[in-house]
Amino acid sequence: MRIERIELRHVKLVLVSPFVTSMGTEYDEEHIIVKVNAEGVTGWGESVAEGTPFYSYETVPTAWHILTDFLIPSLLGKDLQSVDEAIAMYAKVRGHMMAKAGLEAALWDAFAKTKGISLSRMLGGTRKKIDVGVSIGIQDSVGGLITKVEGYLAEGYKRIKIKIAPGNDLQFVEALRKQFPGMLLQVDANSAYRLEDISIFKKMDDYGLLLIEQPLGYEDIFDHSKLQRELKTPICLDESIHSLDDTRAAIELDSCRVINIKPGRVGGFTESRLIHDYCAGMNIPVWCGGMLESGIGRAGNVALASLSNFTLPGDISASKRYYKEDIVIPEFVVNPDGTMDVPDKPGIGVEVNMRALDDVTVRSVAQKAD
Ligand code: OSB
Ligand code: MG
Repeated sequence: MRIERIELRHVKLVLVSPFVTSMGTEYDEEHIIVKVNAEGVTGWGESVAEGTPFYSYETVPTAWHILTDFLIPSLLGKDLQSVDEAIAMYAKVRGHMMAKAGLEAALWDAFAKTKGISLSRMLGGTRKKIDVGVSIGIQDSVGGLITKVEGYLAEGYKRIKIKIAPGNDLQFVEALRKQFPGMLLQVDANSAYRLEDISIFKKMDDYGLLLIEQPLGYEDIFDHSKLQRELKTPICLDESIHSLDDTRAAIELDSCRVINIKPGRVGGFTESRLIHDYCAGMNIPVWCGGMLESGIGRAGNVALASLSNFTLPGDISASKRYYKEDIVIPEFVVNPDGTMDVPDKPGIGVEVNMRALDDVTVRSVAQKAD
């Protein structure tokens, strides 16, 4: 497959409601949409670098730079037989996982379309439907949170995740547990605590949470092992895991007992699958995290979550939970039983809504083979 042209679009999608976390408040989501043209096939991917360097050091401008100056030039004009061959072309670029993952996703889509199979099938997925959950930002009041949760449960969501931060933690967990005793519930701190805050987590340990996501430092593995030792509730790492090697370190040190896999954070579906397979062998459940993706990135996450060891519901919610209008057709919906259908058409299995994509595009650039 000869790589003829690669186009980037900096997009800005306005969220239906602001998303409040320990990192700040997001009103809109900026990402990069990657389009690869190769011998009559078009592959689409999404780089989840954001407008701000608060979740990750990467931002839209850093990913744009790495893509246009290094990753894309390494592929243009090349005749590639596999995604692995493409990755080898830019293997010497260190870090910049989100930049790499956006491009890799577009290549996976293009290769799957060439073969006429779904991305799920090409990745080795075994499920036709996946269980989905929802990630809820910090709310102004306990009452407001309960109302939101009731709404999502009524839509079918199987698992609720709430964001926490110092001062906005135990009271929300306690109230939700009281109101919804059997609900699958987990919390995400986005690195807002330190090991000295262990007493908060010891109290949280009594509420039967599925897991506590990334309580401590965003690069930390060591302190998490000290915290996990003191808790019954599994810790799940998000921010600290960028590779299979990080995963091995975290599992061998018992820093966590669950892994959140986000393809963007680990450089793509290839590394995601290595982490998935390693965790399966270690009896560590994984789930697919989210970065408030558009339908293009969401399609990739849904396909990835169809692999067998994604046994916990992901942060994969309906398009309308994020955006008034998604940029794919059909939009992603949640079934009343809390599942989402895995597309079975070739590649990502959804069409890009070009009019909607144009509406959210802030700038674009295209690079061509000679
Ligand atoms: O920590 O999982 C996170 C969104 C942006 C950045 C980081 C995170 C999140 C979410 C939302 O929790 C997940 C989603 O629904 O896409
Ligand atoms: Mg997280």
